[in-house]
Amino acid sequence: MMTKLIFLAGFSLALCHFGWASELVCYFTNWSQYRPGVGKYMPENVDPQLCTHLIYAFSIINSANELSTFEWNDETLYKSFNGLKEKNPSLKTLLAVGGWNFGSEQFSIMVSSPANRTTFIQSSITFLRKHGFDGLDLDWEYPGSRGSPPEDKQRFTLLCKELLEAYEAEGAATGRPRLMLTAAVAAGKGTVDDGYEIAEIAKYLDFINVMTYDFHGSWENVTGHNSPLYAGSGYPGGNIYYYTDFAMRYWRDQGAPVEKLRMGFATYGRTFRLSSLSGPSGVGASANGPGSAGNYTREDGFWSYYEVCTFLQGTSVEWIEDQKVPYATKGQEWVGFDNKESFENKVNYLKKEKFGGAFVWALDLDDFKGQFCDQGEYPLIGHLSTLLNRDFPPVSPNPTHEPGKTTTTASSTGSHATRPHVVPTVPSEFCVAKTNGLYVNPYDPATFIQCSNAIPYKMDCPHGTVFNPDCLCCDWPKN
Ligand SMILES: *[C@@H]1O[C@H](CO)[C@@H](O)[C@H](O)[C@H]1NC(C)=O
Ligand SMILES: *[C@@H]1O[C@H](CO)[C@@H](O)[C@H](O)[C@H]1NC(C)=O
Ligand SMILES: *[C@@H]1O[C@H](CO)[C@@H](O)[C@H](O)[C@H]1NC(C)=O
Ligand SMILES: CC(=O)N[C@H]1CO[C@H](CO)[C@@H](O)[C@@H]1O
Repeated sequence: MMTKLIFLAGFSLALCHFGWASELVCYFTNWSQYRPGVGKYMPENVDPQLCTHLIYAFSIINSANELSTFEWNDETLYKSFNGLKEKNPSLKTLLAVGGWNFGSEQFSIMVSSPANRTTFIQSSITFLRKHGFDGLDLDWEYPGSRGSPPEDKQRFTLLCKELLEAYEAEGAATGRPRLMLTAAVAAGKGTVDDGYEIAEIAKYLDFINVMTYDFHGSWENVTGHNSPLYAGSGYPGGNIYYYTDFAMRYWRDQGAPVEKLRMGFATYGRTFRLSSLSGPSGVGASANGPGSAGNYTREDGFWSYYEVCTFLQGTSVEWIEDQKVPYATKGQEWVGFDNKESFENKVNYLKKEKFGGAFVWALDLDDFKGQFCDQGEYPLIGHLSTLLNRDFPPVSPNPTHEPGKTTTTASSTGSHATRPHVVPTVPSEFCVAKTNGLYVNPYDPATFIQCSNAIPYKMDCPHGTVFNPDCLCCDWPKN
């Protein structure tokens, strides 16, 4: 008995130091279906094993304040999208509402009165359940800016609170797993300050996707990277807070728990047209507009990763040392993008800071069929998934004690049993409606799950042992 107590004490202590669960959340976009030729992307193109969560972007709020489809064929796409769960039962799907083009106006109207919020909230339950989604992702860009009045900052908090309360009530009443509630949020300091009561909304959201990209683009008059990890020099007039590390720390330091924060990864680049062929061509070089539209994404100033791969033929990849991201230039065109190397730097950062996971914008912008980059299918997202799930380094020796007396090996010295381990197969809502404590992992008896404030942490038992629910400890299988 004594040994078991030592084990649990050591375990709780270690949890504070190592406790994080990694997830990979991937966005699907309703407009990638319209791309020409091999750029066309449908739910059938999604690899159901690649991500732990998929988010369908976007649905809208209609003039009656109800959650609603946007595309003529959304309902058909929802069906194939949610059908992916038959191939991966631990996969979760969410529906995003809003987006950049949708803007703020209808959100502002919807949050403006308790009755309008209730209409939206109740319609969202009906809609999500009808189509088989596991939750809602709020993509209001942004409360308190882009035409949204200052009071929307508090009203957004109210919306999150009331949504969660309604989802909890519905879950309890129907006995179904509660609908998840998440949000995609701004990364730029000014927009964050105007839009979010961070510590408050973090209480109601299951996770928060910090959109750590679109920091720089052809709307500026000097070149800058779409999604730098760190601060750089060479941004005359640029915003000094526009980089990933700042945004993630800012959300954390204002009270969002690290395990709820998801760091954004972009599978696209942003382009510029250099002002002169012979002038400077690094970061901060004078620019006067976007590069040409890609043949598939057909948007000025924006290239998918697979379009970047085509551009890279006949030029070389340059590395922005202080920001840990690449760019390339050819003729007068300049692109700042992400590749495997920058993803690796970013995942190392994410793990070091113990953020709970990553999200990627978007599935359809990676070289999903492996036809352009010569790096196989989904080179970036596949690499990201591998990096996130790469195990903690090998640890302590096998239990040295006799069978039945094993648990002392899991001491507070950081043996294997005390190390949480990155596992996509434990659903993130495993701990919803469970009290804090230890639970059998139904997916793997050689591990167990610690629920701490509704967040699951998967832990390994020492080699050769399994979790025994009678003693809530790791034990030899024959006991
Ligand atoms: C509520 O929604 C209705 C319908 O969209 C809208 O006309 C009204 O202005 C909204 N706000 C309030 C406070 O009723
Ligand atoms: C770029 O724009 C900033 C303001 O946004 C301005 O101060 C600066 O002079 C401009 N630089 C060039 C090269 O046009
Ligand atoms: C885009 O299409 C045009 C016309 O088909 C072709 O000439 C050009 O090389 C293509 N560009 C890229 C980057 O593939
Ligand atoms: C192609 C297209 O029109 N896609 C739409 C997907 O949904 C959003 C809703 O935010 C629309 O704004 C897009 O235009």
